[in-house]
Amino acid sequence: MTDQLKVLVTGAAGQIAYSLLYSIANGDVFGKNVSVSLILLDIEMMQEALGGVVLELQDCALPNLKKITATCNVQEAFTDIDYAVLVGAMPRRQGMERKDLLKANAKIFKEQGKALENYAKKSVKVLVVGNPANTNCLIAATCAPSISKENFTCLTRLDHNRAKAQIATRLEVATSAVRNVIIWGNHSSTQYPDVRHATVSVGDEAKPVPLVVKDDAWLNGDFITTVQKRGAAIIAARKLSSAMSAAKAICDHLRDWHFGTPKGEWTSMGIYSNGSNYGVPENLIYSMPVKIDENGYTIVDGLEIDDRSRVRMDATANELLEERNEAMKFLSQ
Ligand code: NAX
Repeated sequence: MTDQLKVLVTGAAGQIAYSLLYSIANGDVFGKNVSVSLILLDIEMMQEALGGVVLELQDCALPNLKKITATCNVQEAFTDIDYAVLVGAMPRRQGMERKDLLKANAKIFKEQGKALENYAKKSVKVLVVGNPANTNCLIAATCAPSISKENFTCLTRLDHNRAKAQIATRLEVATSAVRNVIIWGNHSSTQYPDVRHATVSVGDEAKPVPLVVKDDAWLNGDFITTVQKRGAAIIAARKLSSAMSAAKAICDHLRDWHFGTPKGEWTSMGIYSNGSNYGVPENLIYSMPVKIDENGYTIVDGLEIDDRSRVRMDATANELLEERNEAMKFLSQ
C-alpha cells in the first residue's frame, strides 16, 4: 500500500468540508502511517475564506499532513490525484426548478469529469457528494471514459448510517450491533432503506432485524420515511443541511473503500450499474450493497427481493432515469 496520497476535496470552503478536512488530514481515513497532500478546490469568490481554512489546518500541526494546496484552478487541482472527493456543487436556490439545478451541476461535473480524464491518475477513486449526487457522478464518469466506471461512486453512506441508527435507537442497542442495512437507488427521498436482510446482535447471535423489531408496520412505514426525509428534517431544524454527519459518512465511505469492509459486513455505495444486478437499468449510478477488499468492491448478489421491494427499487430507478435524461441534454451543450 502506498505511503503517500494526493487527495482532492472540492467545495473546500463549504460547511461539509469544514467538518471533513481534519479527519482526512489527521489520518483517521487513510491511516496514521500515510502522509496526505490535500488539494482544496473552491471557486474564485471563495478563495479568501479557503485561505482561512488553510491557516486552521496548518495550526492543527498534524504529523500526517504533508502539503496543502488551495486553488480555484481545475488543472492544478486534479493533476495526479489518488482520490477525488467532489463535495462542491451549485446549491438549490429558492424558486429554482430541478431542471435548472441539474443544468448548473451538469456544467460543473462535466468540467470536473474532463479534468479527471485529462489530469488525474487512471487509478483515481472518485466519491461524489454534491447533489444530485448520483447523476453528478454519472456525468463525471461519462466525461472520463478512460477511467474505469468502477472508480466512480456517490455517497449514500449517510442514508445507510441513518437507517442503522434508527434501528439501533428503536431496539436500544449500540449502532455497532446492527449490520447489513441497505440503501437502494437515489440519494433522494425516493431511496429505499431496506432492513429485510439486516441483523442485530443479541448476545452472541446475529438475528434478523424484522424478527427482533416485530413491527412490520413501522419497518414498512415510519422507519422508511424517517430515513428518506432525514435531510429535510435537519434543514428544518438547523436552517442548514447536514454537515457533521455528512462528513462522518464521507470518512466511513472512503475508509471502507481504501481498507475494505469488515468481515461478514457490507455497506451501501452509489455505484455504476452495468444492468446485471437486481434488475437495475444499465448506465445509472445506483446505490447497492457492496463488499470491499483489496481488489475493489463486489456487489452482494443473490438477496431475495420481494414484490414490495421491487416496486420501491423501480421507483427510485425511474427517478434516476429521468434525471439522467434531463442531465444528458446539457452534456452536448
Ligand atoms: P456549502 O454551500 O456549504 O459548500 C459548497 C461549496 O462548494 C461552496 O464553498 C461553493 O463555493 C463550492 N463550489 C460550488 N461550485 C464549485 C465548483 N465548481 N468547484 C469547486 N467548488 C465549488 O454546501 P455543503 O453543505 O458543504 O454541501 C455540499 C453538497 O453536498 C451540496 O450539494 C449538498 O446538497 C450535498 N450533500 C450531499 C449529501 C449526500 O449524502 N450525498 C449529504 C449532505 C449534503 O446535503
